[in-house]
Amino acid sequence: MKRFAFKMILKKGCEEEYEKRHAAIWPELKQMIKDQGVSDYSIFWDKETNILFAVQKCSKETNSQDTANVDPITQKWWDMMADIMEVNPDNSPVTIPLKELFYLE
Ligand code: RM4
Repeated sequence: MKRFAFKMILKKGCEEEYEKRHAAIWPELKQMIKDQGVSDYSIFWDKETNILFAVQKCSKETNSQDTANVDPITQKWWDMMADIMEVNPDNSPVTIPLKELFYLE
């Protein structure tokens, strides 16, 4: 099991909408993420910078941000979220991987 941490960027003033949409996350997307081997997945918001900090555990080589062979459910979610996040041309969220410097079991 490895940990994957990354940053995403929320558009200004969209934190309430972001939280609302995630509170109503689609069951099929939750299952898709779990099928990718992802668990213990949190996303935190820095109100000073609108940076979203995410961390997840990965039991496979894949993670929630993979843009190779994106499944239709993930693409539909990314398309839906594109109005409130900084995204790439394919509507995948701009994702900046982070280097782990410390971990305490
Ligand atoms: C985020 C982003 C990620 C997705 C989570 C559920 O806003 O779209 O790619 O894994 O939502």
